[in-house]
Amino acid sequence: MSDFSGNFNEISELLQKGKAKDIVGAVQKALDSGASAADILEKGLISGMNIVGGKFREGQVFVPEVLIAARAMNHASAALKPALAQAGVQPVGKAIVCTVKGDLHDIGKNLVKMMIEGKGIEVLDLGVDCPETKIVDAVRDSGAKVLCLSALLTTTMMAQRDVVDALKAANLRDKVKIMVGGAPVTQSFAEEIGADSYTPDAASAAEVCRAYYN
Ligand code: B1M
Repeated sequence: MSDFSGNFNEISELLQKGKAKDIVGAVQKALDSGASAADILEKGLISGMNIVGGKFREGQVFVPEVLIAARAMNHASAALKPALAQAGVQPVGKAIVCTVKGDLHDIGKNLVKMMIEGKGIEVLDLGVDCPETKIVDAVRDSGAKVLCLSALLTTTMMAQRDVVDALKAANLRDKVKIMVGGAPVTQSFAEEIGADSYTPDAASAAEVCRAYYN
């Protein structure tokens, strides 16, 4: 494969500047040139968002800039979706995806959703800031075999534990495999709260999720 680093840098910079329209064109150009969707995601989009995150932490940029970058990320991710999805595959089953209570971050959750859909699994997306009661109802009523919980804040990762406990209290814990993830979440935290698996990124989440349907 040829060297696409120029495209990846351009994509990363457009993301940092929040150029939603231009980034869709750049993503399409990179795809047309033969770059893989996974590389565009990792080396362009996620790397750009990590730079924004670092500047945010150091007070060099503020919430409005981060929101504009996030909007560009969502546009670019949508443009990548067809390349990430497998065309014409019959769903092998259903999974629930959401960001837990108190947490409004949805970019990682949306990527997890897209990658899981790309594995031929139907996804019920409960959105962000999702209370335990809504999740318990969805597990009871949807027939989903896997529940994917995303949390981006050290404070909201505790809500993942609340979901596990609420499912136990509703006698539904055995109905679903519970997958947890998000930047502050770790394997040991997943074990501590009684989740079935932790994965560090959307691609590995999709792999593990798919394996639960075998
Ligand atoms: Co927020 N924010 N934010 N923010 N924000 C972080 C997370 C932070 C690390 C920034 C920082 O300080 N450097 C920090 C958290 C600190 C902490 O708790 N340790 C932070 C903070 C503090 C806050 C606020 C409290 C800021 C404030 O208001 N003072 C506030 C909280 C709001 C709330 O949720 N209640 C807030 C708000 C926001 C915005 C609304 C402005 C915006 C979100 C917009 C949106 O999502 N629509 C935002 C953003 C964009 C970020 C950063 C910059 C980027 C997050 C992101 O989308 N990354 C972030 C810094 C950073 O991460 N570098 C930051 C890209 C995305 C692809 O990665 O979501 O990690 P991520 O997903 C990854 C993996 O984690 C994994 O897969 C993805 C990659 O493949 N993954 C899973 C995710 N879910 C998974 C589930 C799985 C498996 C893997 O299985 C189920």
